Amino acid sequence: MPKFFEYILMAVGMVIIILVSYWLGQQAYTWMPIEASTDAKHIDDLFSFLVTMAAVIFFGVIGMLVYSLIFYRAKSGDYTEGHAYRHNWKIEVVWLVIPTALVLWIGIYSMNIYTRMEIAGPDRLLADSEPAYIEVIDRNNSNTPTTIEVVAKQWAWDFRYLNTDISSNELHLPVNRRVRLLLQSEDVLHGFYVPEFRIKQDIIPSRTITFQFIPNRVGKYKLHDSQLSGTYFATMEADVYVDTAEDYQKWLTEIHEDRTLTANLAVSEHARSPKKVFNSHYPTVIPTQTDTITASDR
Ligand SMILES: [Cu+2]
Repeated sequence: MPKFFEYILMAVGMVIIILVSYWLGQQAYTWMPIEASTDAKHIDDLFSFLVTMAAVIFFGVIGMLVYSLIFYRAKSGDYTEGHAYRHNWKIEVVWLVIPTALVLWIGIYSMNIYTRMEIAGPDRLLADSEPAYIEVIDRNNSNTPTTIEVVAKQWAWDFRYLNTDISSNELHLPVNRRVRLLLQSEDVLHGFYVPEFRIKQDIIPSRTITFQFIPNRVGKYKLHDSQLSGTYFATMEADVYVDTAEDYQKWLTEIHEDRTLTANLAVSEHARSPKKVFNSHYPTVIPTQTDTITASDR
């Protein structure tokens, strides 16, 4: 095959690969749950970017493989050794520079997003470990954020609204308002994870981890525990409501009167635990019914 034709074929192949990869990257948005916080867009952009990059590499490698199989196939009966190709500094420079640039690009892009999200990374945890408290400065919104203490324990969530006497098993958030969470654990590692907010933050015992976000879509979501935290870890869920300003105020006033005890999944699960075939000798913490709802009892 003439060299010229080979180059044309390669160029066309590369254009096709880039177009297909770009299309796949756009599809990646539909693979995610709906976006319910202002940060969600950034995370999905990063995910789409990574899918596009991975697709370019995947189809590029497969493309080269298929190309070689078709055009550089040994003739039948040809058992001679291949060409001894020992050193090519041009290729070596290319495969050092491109991956390095790519990894740096992904790293810097991710760092920017995490900085924007004000997620406290391990460095800041260590730096601020005395006192065990991380304060995040509110830059984007002059309004004071709604501050909620999130207390995780085996196996329930407790939400305490600061500067009020409200405490609940449900998390209610006002839409389009900055929310500041103070994450605490009473016993072991837990994880605060709401997929629709694209937020996942570990909760470490004897520390208060602060982070902020802005929920921007009214609806009901589920808070999951993202860290295996013991026997009934899977039951450790809570309802998260993003309310309009009026609904949020209404809930705040209603909760003052409501005194019902929310059913704790871990408690009911423990109550009907199956008869053991053998003794595992791994004792479990017995979940207790969480005390709620108004702090007038406290
Ligand atoms: Cu947990």
